[in-house]
Amino acid sequence: MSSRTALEAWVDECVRLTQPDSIVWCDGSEEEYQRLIETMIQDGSMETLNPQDYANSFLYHSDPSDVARTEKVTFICTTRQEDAGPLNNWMAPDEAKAMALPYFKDSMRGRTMYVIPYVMGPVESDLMQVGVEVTDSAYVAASMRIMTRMGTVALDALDRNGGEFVPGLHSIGDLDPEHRFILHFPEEKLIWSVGSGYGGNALLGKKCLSLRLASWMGWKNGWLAEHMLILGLQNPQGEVTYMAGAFPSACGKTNLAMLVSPLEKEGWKVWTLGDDIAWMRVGEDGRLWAVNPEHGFFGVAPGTNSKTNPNAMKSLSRNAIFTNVAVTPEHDPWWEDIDPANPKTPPAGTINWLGKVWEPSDGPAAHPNSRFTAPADQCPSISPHWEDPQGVPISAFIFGGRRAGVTPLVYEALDWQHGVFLGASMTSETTAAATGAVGVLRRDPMAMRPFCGYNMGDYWQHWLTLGGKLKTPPKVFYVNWFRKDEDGKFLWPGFGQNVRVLMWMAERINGAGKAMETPIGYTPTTDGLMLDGLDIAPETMEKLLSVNPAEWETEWEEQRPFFEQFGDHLPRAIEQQHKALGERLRAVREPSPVAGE
Ligand code: SAT
Ligand code: MN
Repeated sequence: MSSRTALEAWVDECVRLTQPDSIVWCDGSEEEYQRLIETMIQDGSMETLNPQDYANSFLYHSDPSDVARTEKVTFICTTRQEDAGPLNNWMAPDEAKAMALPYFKDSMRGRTMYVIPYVMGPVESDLMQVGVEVTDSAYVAASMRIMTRMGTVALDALDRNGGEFVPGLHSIGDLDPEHRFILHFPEEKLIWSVGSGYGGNALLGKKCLSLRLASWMGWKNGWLAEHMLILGLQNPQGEVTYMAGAFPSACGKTNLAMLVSPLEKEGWKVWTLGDDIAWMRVGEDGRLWAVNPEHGFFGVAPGTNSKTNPNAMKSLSRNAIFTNVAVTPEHDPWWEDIDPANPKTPPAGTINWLGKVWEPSDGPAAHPNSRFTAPADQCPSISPHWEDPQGVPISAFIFGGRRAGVTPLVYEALDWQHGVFLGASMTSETTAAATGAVGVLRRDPMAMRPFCGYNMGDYWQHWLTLGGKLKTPPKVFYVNWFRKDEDGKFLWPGFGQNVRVLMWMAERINGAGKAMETPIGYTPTTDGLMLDGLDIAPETMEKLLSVNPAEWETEWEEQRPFFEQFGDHLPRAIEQQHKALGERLRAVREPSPVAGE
């Protein structure tokens, strides 16, 4: 038996089920990429952008009903429901297959099946995974070439690892949202996705393999797969401190990962290693080492411009695929805020994401979850270490979300267990990255609520256990760039200025940095952040850093039912952390009487 026997047998099975007209084994070459693009230009779903401004770049129009992840129809299919836990949709594996099979049956008749071998992770990394996706979408095949290491390189890796791969069957089916299912079978490492061509639902290497299945693999084998960016902060001495940050989708991970420091002349620079996913394992030295499994960026376009994220603008200036943005008469892509001088009004004659000439009454010209897909090595700040097989050592975790009130700009956990509790109690306003209401507060632990492939209670225990294996666990910080004043205005400038918060973190890691203890953790003192060159009033800093015990008691009350739903799966340490937070809050509300009073 050759190392490809299992792969060939599985592809045959998919062919029998879906009945494609033709089969293309993707090699990952540029010529093949151009053929894929040409196929879409022919069927009208793709158009070529202005080659002077955006070389070798294209605009794809998705079906209007297929523009974001659909969490309602995303399932973890395990034998025991409790392994999926209370935050995942669950189906028994046999039931899920029986339910979805009819949607795959004959679904590729009249279509081409693309067989896409791909690698997640640097090819030489211990954590590397080979996946194979079969799909009837040329858009998926072209996007996978940017987002993963695809084609011959993956077949070679398969030969080296004895033929082991994660199979992923994908068909756009009839695109009817009622016939849409994203099914994960972690016990047999299998993915089935039908009815959607959208990134997170259809590029199976990304959320499906690298987060949902990989988090399960990490649980069983002692490592972590996280919804995290990876960055390196370089100080004036040239030393780089690596940090990994978890934020829910569309909360600024890409912007933070690619931050251009306003203090670069003073020697503070940020290096980018990844903007969405981190795989981490304990090294022989007792430190935590992180790799980015991806090979490209799938970033939110609206809001991205030369001021908010100049490195993203350079990354997407060539060899990019844009999805559901608008297009100007010059054939340049356009989205809200791309031009800071004209943030909401595109040039006359711009065609909106639905293919209509834009009128002011139409609302946004680009879909709020429109995306750019671009190769990671085009990012000017990409770290020279981003493909190192062993990864980079992580000194800090940053948790954060969007929150108009309650949460200060930054605070630091008291210790590792408290840090895990901070991640577990993350709360953020929802965004357009998933279908459903936008701006609603929801609990999104470690930004993994939509991506954890097993019981979230067991996941917290896994974090706690793993921390015990680390010589010095990373310091844990919680940030909120989105705090607003009474008039609804953001208090903190954000974007590049966030480097000042990273600098404080680096000081804290090195045992310095001015901080004060509050019931929720350590916050910087009002003069703790380096604010030179930034016009920000001391009262504003006070508001940004304030911890209001009354608000936090409400928050604390609301955490209780959330944690209770995990029952026996809730780690004791999390329960204890919740209790201790309550006690610290009550102690500041009702100071204990001082002797003699
Ligand atoms: O899932 S996607 O990759 O499409 C985007 C996200 O929600 O993080
Ligand atoms: Mn993401």
